[in-house]
Amino acid sequence: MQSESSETDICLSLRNPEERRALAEEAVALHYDDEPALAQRYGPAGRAKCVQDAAYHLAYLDEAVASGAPALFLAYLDWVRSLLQGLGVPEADLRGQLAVLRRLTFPRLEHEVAHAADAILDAALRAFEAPPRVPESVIDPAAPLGELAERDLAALIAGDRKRAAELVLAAVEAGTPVADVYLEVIQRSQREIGRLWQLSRISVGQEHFCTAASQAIIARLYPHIFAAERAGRRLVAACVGGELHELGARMVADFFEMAGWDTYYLGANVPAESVLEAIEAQRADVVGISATMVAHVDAVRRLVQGIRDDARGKSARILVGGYPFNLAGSLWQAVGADGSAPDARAAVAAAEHLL
Ligand code: B12
Repeated sequence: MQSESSETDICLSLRNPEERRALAEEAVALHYDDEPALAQRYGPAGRAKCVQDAAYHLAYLDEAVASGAPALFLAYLDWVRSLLQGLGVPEADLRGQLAVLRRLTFPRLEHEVAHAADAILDAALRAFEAPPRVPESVIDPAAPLGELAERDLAALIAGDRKRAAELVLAAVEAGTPVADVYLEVIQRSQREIGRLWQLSRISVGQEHFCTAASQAIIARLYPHIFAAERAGRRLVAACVGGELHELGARMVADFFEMAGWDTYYLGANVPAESVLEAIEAQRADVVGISATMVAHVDAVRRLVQGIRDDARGKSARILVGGYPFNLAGSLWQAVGADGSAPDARAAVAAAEHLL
């Protein structure tokens, strides 16, 4: 029944991207009214970017509220702060924008959501009392294979993919386990590349080059991963729809392969229907779903539900993983999965535990 209260008419849902967009536009208009210097500083193109940023803030806020995981928003805030610092954007502008969003959203959201969002934005605004955290290097020369990781990264950044490949292949030829090379060298180099991009120390083009080179190196390690004795278990692995980060899911599939599983890896941005078809055709014991962007957690939630609701998915156990699941330890439960794991090695252990 339609409520007579006018309050419900202005009740917006953070879950709805159009409503988030409308809120973002309204927030930027308010912010610019409060601080006329912004219009001069950013110009019309900058204003459009402010709206885009505000819409991103709301998307992360939405997921943090929906999953009961404030860490998803607070980690995002750390990230935005260091990113904007690298780009020379005054921190006060971000802070002001969040304060306006807080003011605007609280009276417009459904009671429980409003309170949860308000508490998160309050913590976010308090975080500005400390300077932005510069993320630490992921490469530790003192760690196992740390020196190799350091040299691999240096070769990649210098644009020398031949050298990077030679370093890694020589280590494997000399007996370094492929699994260790994956986690201690390639995974670390990739994450460090992300950090350097975040701090504006390398360009988008360099990041793309390094990732393409890492993928080529992984491909050259393949003769070493298909050798194990078969375990009679089957994995289907895929990145959720919209997700373009696929190296993590690929590594997960490769670790299962090294553990003797038969794996069927579908790559980035996979439609839900294709995941279901693969589960059925492969008679998967386990399906592994990967997401890196927090904005894709809801798609994971819907995919998990879709697998549960479909006869083809009924007998598969579901593992989820990737950056947001590493940030918020209980997020896998919030999306209805059977388990999660922080990395590819732990993923195999988690699947074996489930079965
Ligand atoms: C390469 C890269 C890209 C490439 C990906 C190409 C490809 N073929 O994969 C491209 C250019 C497409 C890209 C795009 C973007 N990226 Co990007 N990208 C990266 C980067 C540098 C490396 C990713 C990687 O290879 N990691 C290495 C793998 C091995 O690690 P992993 O993914 O964590 O996987 C392990 C675990 O998480 C776990 N796991 C993963 N999946 C699963 C699944 C299961 C079932 C289980 C159990 C476990 C598990 O096991 C894996 C192996 O051990 C990261 C930096 C980083 N920290 O990862 C940024 C990063 C993830 N990207 C980032 C951003 C912002 C973006 C963009 C929004 C940029 C933009 N403005 O367009 C887009 C979004 C694209 C999208 N829609 O998905 C940010 C995210 C920040 C945040 N707070 O959310 C990061 C962290 C960079 C940074 N430091 O700022 N990116």
